Amino acid sequence: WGGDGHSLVASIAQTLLNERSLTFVRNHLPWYTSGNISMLASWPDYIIYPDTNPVDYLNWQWSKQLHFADTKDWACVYDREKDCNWTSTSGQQCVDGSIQNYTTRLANSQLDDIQRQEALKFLVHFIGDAHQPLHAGFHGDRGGNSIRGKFFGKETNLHSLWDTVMIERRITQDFHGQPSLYLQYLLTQMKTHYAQNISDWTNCSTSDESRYLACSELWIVEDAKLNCDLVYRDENNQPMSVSKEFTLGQTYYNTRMIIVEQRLIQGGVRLAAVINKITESTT
Ligand code: DCM
Ligand code: DCM
Ligand code: DCM
Ligand code: ZN
Ligand code: ZN
Repeated sequence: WGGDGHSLVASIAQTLLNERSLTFVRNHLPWYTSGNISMLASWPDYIIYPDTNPVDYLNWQWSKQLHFADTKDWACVYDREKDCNWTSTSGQQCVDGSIQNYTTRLANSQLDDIQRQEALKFLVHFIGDAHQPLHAGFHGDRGGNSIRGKFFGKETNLHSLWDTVMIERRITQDFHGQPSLYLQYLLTQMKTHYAQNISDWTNCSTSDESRYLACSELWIVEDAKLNCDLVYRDENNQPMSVSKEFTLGQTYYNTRMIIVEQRLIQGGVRLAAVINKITESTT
């Protein structure tokens, strides 16, 4: 996601943190955030680009690959063993592995405050990214970055469309350009339309990950399915690819924006559940 998406996921989560977690995040963030996890939700993006981090962006390049996973084809499945390790030099260097790593690090009271603060900032961001379907897109098109075309007549690529363009359109057109009003809408959707889904979303029952604090493998499996079913399909249900420019507009926007909103809410609900589980298990 872009700035709005990450901020929305974190703000949704903030409303679901229990007292213990609110104290915990306040103690593990810089003072100027007042314990608001959305304030640094895009920090992992800023550090990897020279225009926003001219001083030491080179020192953070190792974290670049932690924002996403690549699946290899239209199989619509994500396989942690194959799809998380395979570009790596060490360990599971993808968004799935990074969520596992930073949940463990955040829960580890042996680590110092700086390390746990960094773990919290990364975790808030990566749980967001794990819910953007194209952060588990196909290797051959760089998660949709190499698929270009027009959306309402304007040049873009499929990845940016999902990261920012559709969300910005929604906020501009329906919420007076104010992300805070959109946040209120999403919170209402969460408490009404999605109220029955929340316990399912925070459950790892279909995988053996119930022993983990975060079920990131399951979330990325969901991305892979969404990609094949909806994300990579144009308005005529035809697959999109690098070899053909897309032309998308109202039909794609109407049907896919529902998915964007569901994923933002899911990301927020799950982020809060992970932090609440961590603070339950630690002091
Ligand atoms: N970003 C940035 N400078 C760039 C590219 C991206 O500051 N040259 C920030 C703004 C984007 C966010 O990172 O919305 C997400 O980018 P990505 O999709 O590359 O993670
Ligand atoms: N780091 C990580 N996973 C590890 C060890 C380190 O993500 N298993 C990251 C977070 C640390 C940074 O690398 O802040 C540098 O770690 P250190 O200073 O512990 O070498
Ligand atoms: N990205 C992705 N999958 C890839 C490559 C990149 O999801 N295989 C994401 C990371 C950034 C955005 O796409 O959010 C742009 O990446 P870059 O800045 O590397 O062009
Ligand atoms: Zn992205
Ligand atoms: Zn990211």
